[in-house]
Amino acid sequence: MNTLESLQPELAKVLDSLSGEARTALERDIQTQDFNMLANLVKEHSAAIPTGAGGEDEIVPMPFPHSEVDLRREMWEETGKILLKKGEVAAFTLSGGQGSRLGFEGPKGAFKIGLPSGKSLFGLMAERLKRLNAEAERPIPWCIMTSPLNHRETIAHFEENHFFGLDRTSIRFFEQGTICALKPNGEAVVDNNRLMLVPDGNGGCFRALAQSGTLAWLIERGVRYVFLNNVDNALVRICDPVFLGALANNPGIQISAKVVSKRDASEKVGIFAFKNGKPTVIEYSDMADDLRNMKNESGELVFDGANIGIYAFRIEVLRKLSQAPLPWHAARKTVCGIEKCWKFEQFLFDAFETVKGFGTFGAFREDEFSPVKNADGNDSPKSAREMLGKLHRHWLIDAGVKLSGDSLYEISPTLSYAGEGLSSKIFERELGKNILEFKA
Ligand code: UD2
Repeated sequence: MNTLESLQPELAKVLDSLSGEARTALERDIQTQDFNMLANLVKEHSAAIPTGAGGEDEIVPMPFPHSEVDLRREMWEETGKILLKKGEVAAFTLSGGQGSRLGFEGPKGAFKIGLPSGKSLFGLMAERLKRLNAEAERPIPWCIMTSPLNHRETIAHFEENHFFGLDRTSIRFFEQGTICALKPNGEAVVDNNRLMLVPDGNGGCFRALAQSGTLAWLIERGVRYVFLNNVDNALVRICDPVFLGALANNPGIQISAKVVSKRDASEKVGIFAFKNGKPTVIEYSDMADDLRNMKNESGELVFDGANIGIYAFRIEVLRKLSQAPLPWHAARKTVCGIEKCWKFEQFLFDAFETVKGFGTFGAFREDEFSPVKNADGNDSPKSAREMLGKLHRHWLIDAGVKLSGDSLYEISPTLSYAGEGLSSKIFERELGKNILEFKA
């Protein structure tokens, strides 16, 4: 059995130099980590090569039929609304990530994208849920996964906003697991005599859902379907009845994922594919250029199905996935000022191949996908503000409202969830209240 001295000589020395409280705290950190596994991961990933078309794996694109043109859309929506009314649906938002690319310290969900209403990303999701709660005449349970780095601040954001008017007993926060960041030579990063523990990736969501008791809480409440989304998508249709109804109406499907066409080859999204016959997502960070840039004879991307972090699960699958041994992916990041440190993460979509019955649900980016990742340019607060403003402008025009000029609009979800129920009369009545005009 490898000892700490042999696996982590520098860490062993730090531990020896400590006593009392400081020593106990570091010992506690050490007990949470498997340094054998970490040593093996460094070895394995030092030689890793990106997933490409040239490798020995057979990789083919996964189709994603557009739900917008499906004749069953109305029936799906009907089913979804019944599920919501019966209390068989829950929302599950992943918000344990660190918003480093945005340069924003707080929890990503608390970030305000500069809308006239001043709402945060959590605020937008909460109001959309509120709209669905009103129609379902019951509160939809909302599970929010945080990490130890943002747990308290996430709860504080909800308390400061009085839980956005939602029933606080229907919202549960729980932390995901952590893993030790390692220096390039594989030694643990120690900061202030404590291990530098970072979130273990969104693949930790199944473990955390079960271990926090939240899965049992959902089952007790009679939940049968779980809608899961990334926290940073300003347009997410949380608990979309159409998407959930499509899953419920298709008994052969256990997990469904929304898919949009990639913006371009360089877009930082995973792509849906069959790898050796199994459904999976190949993450942008694992993708070789030949795969990323592959085009067909009409010059379109062959691997065009973009993962947007929107999934729906039958609840019985979630229990199984909490035991699924997922692979670890390696990222090289600067941690505590040390460059190219190892940060290992699990990705939730690696679980898809372990389950029978995976399906895709084609969607349009402009309707429901605008992630806030970067301070400017693509996937920024500005691009999200503009996309939301343009979408809501289209809703008004489609509802027959005569709009002059090029103003953008923010329509409160309590008025309309996906563009329904709008009219010129409502526009006149609500402009300046639940409908706010703004410039890009
Ligand atoms: C994610 C997807 C990518 C694409 C893109 C769309 C994964 C692994 N990659 O890439 O395929 O869908 O989003 O914008 O999902 N999170 C946690 N705990 C963690 C790490 C992440 O909760 O330890 C959450 C994070 O808060 C966010 C989501 O997972 O809600 C995606 O994380 P990210 O934004 O770091 O992933 P990204 O943009 O690299």
